[in-house]
Amino acid sequence: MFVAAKDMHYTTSDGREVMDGTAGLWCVNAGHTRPRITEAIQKQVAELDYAPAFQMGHPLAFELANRLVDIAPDAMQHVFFTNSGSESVDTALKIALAYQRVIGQGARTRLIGRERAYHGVNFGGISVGGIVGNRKLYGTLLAGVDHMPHTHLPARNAFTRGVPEHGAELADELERIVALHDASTIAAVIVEPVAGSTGVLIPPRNYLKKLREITKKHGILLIFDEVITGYGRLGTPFGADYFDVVPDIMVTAKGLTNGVIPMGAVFTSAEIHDAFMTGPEHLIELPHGYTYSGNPIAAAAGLATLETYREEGLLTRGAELGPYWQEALHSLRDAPHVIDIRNIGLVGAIELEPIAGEPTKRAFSAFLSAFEKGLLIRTTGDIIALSPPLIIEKAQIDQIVDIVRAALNEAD
Ligand code: PXG
Repeated sequence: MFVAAKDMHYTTSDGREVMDGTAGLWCVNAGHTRPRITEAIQKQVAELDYAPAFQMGHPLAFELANRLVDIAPDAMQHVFFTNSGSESVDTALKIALAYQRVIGQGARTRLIGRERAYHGVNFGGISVGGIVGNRKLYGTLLAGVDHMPHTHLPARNAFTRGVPEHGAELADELERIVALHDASTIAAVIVEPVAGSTGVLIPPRNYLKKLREITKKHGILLIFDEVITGYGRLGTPFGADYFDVVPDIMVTAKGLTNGVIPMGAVFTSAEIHDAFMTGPEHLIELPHGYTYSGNPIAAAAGLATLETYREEGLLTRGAELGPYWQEALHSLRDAPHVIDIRNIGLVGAIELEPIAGEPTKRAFSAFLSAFEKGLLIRTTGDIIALSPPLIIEKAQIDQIVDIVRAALNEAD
């Protein structure tokens, strides 16, 4: 149980300090209880607590949208606010379907996701997602969804530093899917630039560029789910910047408000936005939205978060620290049970050989042992995932590596 937090550390209910090696759940990018964000929330809640986002508005939501457009890739020109990554994913999928219809491509109803993808837990997200455990209990999900293969190729890419060399040809699987269904039936492809939840699967060099070329050629929208890769995690403002690939729609949440207040933001190109804005004025262009879309307190938290990122250069700090982070992580190569290490920006993964017949047990025992030694890590399957707050110092990186090594030495 955590009862308090400050900067890089949590305090447990029994009074111990635990370093946050995961930025909460990949969201506390500026570290914990940052005064500017706390104060902005306190001030806003006393001033304008709520304003309807249907028909009415309030200035902070527009200001935040403008600031977001400022830091996003140039083509991302408009913002739709939600309250989570899952809602952002469903919003993006709905915008994609609706856009195809308003431009006269209403037969484009298929959505293409990827194996081992995580796009949250709503029906759209689990349908295009690729985690069997998140899908199997929930019936037939959305119809008309297909999946590309994931890009995790340990036999060819194990222990790569940064972006792996092999596997760009996996993007051609999209051509196979297009050949099966015909492009005229496909609305959009959604991918995480780097798959986070299923163990930090970094796309092979040129893979995302190829996906962009193929989608463009066939009139298919490309959606980047940047819920994890957005807001500085890769050492660039967004994954789109890191990989120099511009999607049509970008899904974000988490780091948007430093995890403090629930909020998501879906970005679209002007082309997509403008296609809906054909009037008449009194009618709703896109029948979609939430009671809490653009909530004033969340908007205040978002603005204060962006200001903190700007003041402290956090959206690019991962690029400065990346080489140190990379070498530190890869120094664990000789630790017990390690079969792969992956890194990009301030994200890392250490993949362990599973205990025969007992998958996930080894990583879980490392998790418990690290926690006892004062470090919070995340495990998924037998993979340790690390994504510390972007304010981390080099000495704290060393501490993470020391504790993980000690935990692996103890793990069964
Ligand atoms: N897309 C991606 C890429 C995500 O990583 C979501 C959508 C959904 O966001 P919400 O806000 O609805 O949870 C996510 C969420 C983990 C972990 O341990 C990751 C997430 C959530 C919880 C745990 O890897 N990512």
